[in-house]
Amino acid sequence: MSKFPRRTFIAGLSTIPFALWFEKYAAAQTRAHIRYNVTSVNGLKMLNIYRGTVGTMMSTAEPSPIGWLFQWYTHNVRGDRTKAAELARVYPAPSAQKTLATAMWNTCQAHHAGDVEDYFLPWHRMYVYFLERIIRKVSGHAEFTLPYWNYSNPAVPSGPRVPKAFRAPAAATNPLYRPQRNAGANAGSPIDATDPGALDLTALAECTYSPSGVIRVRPLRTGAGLPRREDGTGSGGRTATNSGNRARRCRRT
Ligand SMILES: [Cu+2]
Repeated sequence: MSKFPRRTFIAGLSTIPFALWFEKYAAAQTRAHIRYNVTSVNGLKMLNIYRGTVGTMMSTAEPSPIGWLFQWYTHNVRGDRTKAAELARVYPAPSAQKTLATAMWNTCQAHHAGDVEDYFLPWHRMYVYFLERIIRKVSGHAEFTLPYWNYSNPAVPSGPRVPKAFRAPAAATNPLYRPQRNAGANAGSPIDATDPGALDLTALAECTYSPSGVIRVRPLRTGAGLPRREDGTGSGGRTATNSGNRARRCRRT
């Protein structure tokens, strides 16, 4: 993976009022936490907390910064609507929350045209880190940690499949189920079924990225010295392609 100037990333952070927002809305970080495999006893406990809290957040009023819509839109406003239109719809009158949403929404530093792909992992790690803290606060479970899932190992049952709690029951009563998700993934098929091995961790060595899903992975450096982690505590989620419409050259600094 390419390196990027740390100073540049920090400068980017300063444009996002995360500190203001999270210190107000997220639980304080006052203890050490352990993240658990979603298939373990502790991981399942965490998943239950997560499921319940997602349900709570989804039923929270849309203007609330600890509601699901605000969390979702912090990354990216839904594709068939514009940020301006959604701000006008959710916040018809000026308010502190509208000001916050105006500053927060659509601020992923890697996912928009013209953004910097090098920020993919750090931005999303930050996003998930604070989501975890918000879930602690909303749920009242100070011990909560997001369970992880090793999507990269096809040899284990949890392998490249969406964990069952996100697929079943396939009903609106399940806060973790989304009918819009890829049908194969929702059926429990490997999410790299059309390209086995595409989720191999060598994808983390890629320097180009496409938001449109896995197309084909072409590691730039075979065996790129990525750490091997038995427990799959990778950052998760990055899929690299060599044919995405936003694919760009690595910048090596
Ligand atoms: Cu993003």
